[in-house]
Amino acid sequence: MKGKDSSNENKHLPKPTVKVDEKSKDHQLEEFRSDPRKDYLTTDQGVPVNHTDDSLKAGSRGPTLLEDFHFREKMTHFDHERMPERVVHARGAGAHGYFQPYQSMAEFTKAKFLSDPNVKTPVFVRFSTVVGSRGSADTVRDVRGFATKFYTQEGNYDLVGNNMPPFFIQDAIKFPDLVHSIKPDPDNDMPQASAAHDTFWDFASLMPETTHMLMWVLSDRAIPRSFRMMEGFGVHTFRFINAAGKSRFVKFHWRPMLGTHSLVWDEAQKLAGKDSDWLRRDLWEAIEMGDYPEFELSVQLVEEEDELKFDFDLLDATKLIPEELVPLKPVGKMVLNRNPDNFFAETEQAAFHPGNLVPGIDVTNDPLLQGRLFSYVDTQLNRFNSANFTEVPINRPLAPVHNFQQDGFMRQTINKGKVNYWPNSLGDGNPMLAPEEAGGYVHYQERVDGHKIRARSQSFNDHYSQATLFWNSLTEAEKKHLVEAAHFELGKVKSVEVRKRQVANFTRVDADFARRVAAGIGIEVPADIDTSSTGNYEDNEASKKMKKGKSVKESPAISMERNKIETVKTRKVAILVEDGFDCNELTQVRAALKAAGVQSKIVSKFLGKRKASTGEEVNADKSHVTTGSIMFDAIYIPDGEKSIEALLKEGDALHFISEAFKHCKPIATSGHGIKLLERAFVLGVDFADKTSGKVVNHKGVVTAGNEADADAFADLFLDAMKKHRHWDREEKEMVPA
Ligand code: HDD
Repeated sequence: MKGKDSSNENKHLPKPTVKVDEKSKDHQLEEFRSDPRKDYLTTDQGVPVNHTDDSLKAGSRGPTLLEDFHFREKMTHFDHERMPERVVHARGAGAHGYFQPYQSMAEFTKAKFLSDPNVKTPVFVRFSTVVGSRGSADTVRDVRGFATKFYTQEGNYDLVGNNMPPFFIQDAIKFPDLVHSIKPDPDNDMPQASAAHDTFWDFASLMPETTHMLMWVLSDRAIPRSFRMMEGFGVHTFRFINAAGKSRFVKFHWRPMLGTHSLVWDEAQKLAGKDSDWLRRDLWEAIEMGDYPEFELSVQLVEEEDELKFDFDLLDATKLIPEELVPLKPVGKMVLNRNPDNFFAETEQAAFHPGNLVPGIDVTNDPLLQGRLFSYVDTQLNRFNSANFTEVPINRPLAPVHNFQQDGFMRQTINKGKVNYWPNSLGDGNPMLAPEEAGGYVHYQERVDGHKIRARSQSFNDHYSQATLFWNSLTEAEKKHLVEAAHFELGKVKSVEVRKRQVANFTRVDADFARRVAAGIGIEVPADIDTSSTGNYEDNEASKKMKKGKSVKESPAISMERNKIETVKTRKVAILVEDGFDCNELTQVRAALKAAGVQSKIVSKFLGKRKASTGEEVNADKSHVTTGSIMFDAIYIPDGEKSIEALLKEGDALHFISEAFKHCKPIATSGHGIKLLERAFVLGVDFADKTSGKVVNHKGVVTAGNEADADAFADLFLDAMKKHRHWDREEKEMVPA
């Protein structure tokens, strides 16, 4: 229905003087900050406290007195410290920063923060896992949330996305079922933060619309190396609207400037034990060290008249638009340059909502998005127990807020005057309605016409083509990882029927893929299982048109491996040493690593000083009990006869090397170090040149003979690191790590 937007009315009213808040988010938060180091300890009432180690008692061995207001207040506050965790995306890490467009996007959207390349808009980003509780491990196999709040001059805009472009389901009404099935079982609360159990695969196998997303979740995308090396997607199709009122469809993409990289599954599982904060620590430390994470925002734009020209429906969130059909248009860059001061006040209390929109951006009729528009505020009400969560500093817009919302738990704003209704004359008609020209939000006037019906469009009923597209787009190494992930996930499923049904779904994706999965989970590729869709699909004009729409069989843009950014910036190298190492070589290689933006840490049996063969000392940053190869991107073992002799006798050091080899990481050593590689099961490497002084890079294992040039050696090591991982090491299967 074409409706009139009420905000266009009352144009006769005088124009308000728009107060533009010049303060930065930083500045705005300032007034809420407290720094206990700077002052006397006080009660919540501001009364200075002289003693906080003993409660007030009737005699030093007597009972505590109720009149001890300091004790009561301190304890009560502590008892009430928790708020309910998010029902999904409970575990997350946040960072502040800014977004700046490269050029004006005014041709496509009137959103002011995208229209002026000179404007830096403050942002707060929260990365998250979906399934686990607040205290769960970071590196589990899961989708990652990528939620950005832009504090624009026209109000807050939230882009609440994930690190994968499709979603599991098409209609939000299935979201509670999806989440119930993937969360721990209701009877025993197991397993934590994992999809690898019967209930999830039971649900998934009965819902073929999940198949495309399952391919992404089984792929390496579900175990990112770092939040800084992860893409982000708005998932749904949204709308851009320009000042002339012209609308286009838009998909949002974030691309990390460091490239998109992943862990390997064995490493991810071990990290969950060794450092369950791996991803949040990585983000925090990078920002502390000034290695600010950067992401490029791009859009895919589709003209309104092209809406039905694809072989999938733009309103179906289980589909992506292949970049080969609609290329990405870079819009601007986001830089995350400040850690939160307080996890709870900022990261935990951040409240996102896909319906937080600014003029120039609007939603579409995607039924998943429509349902989200209800769910997010509802969930915040449960978390905050009040509609006043928008007044918490992290959620407050920088743009001024004037309205007649009032009261409720924890109201912060002190509204002035008698007038709390509109229209009014007693308040001179304030606050006035903002006409569209003055930035008033006007919903896009889309014509809508239809019968009330619980059904989906037939154009949503192809659940396999894009799953096949995904499979076709991967390299062999990526396919192998995906099959192995399916062996793990479905291998944990006890019900043979569920395993069979899921493999039957996979036969519709690709016969070879299904065979490879079936082989690892003890079942034959099933024939004749009904994998037809659930849901009530209705044919219509739109679905008829779409049947012959544009498509591609392969999308190289989907593969991480094919789109590697060859940079070593911020990568971490472990340097294994014991007393007697070659200081000259270490110093030169370390300097070359540093110059390339690589961080290195000395790892040794114990913490403390290690002495070089020539007497110099280095400090061991980590001991074997406090770290592991899984916490580094590459390893380097400097020469030095005594150091290598000692390492040869250290099981932990040998394990460190074999594990890094198995995880396909670059390894570099020279001279005597080559013996260590042989002992550590570094197999298949051609060490023929070890005595010649030549520098060799064999599948990421860089070796140099005694006479080799340290700079050439470091260069080759850096080259090997640029590849991130060396998947072509077939011999890794034989390594017992
Ligand atoms: Fe959601 C949180 C992303 C579908 C309901 N969602 C949440 C967060 C992200 C996403 C990143 C965490 C925000 C933060 O860091 O605080 N959700 C998505 C994406 C979806 C999606 C990309 C599909 C395209 N979500 C989805 C549906 C529903 C919800 C279909 C329900 C109808 N999501 C929620 C929620 C959460 C949430 C229950 C929990 C905490 C919160 O909202 O603030 O409302």
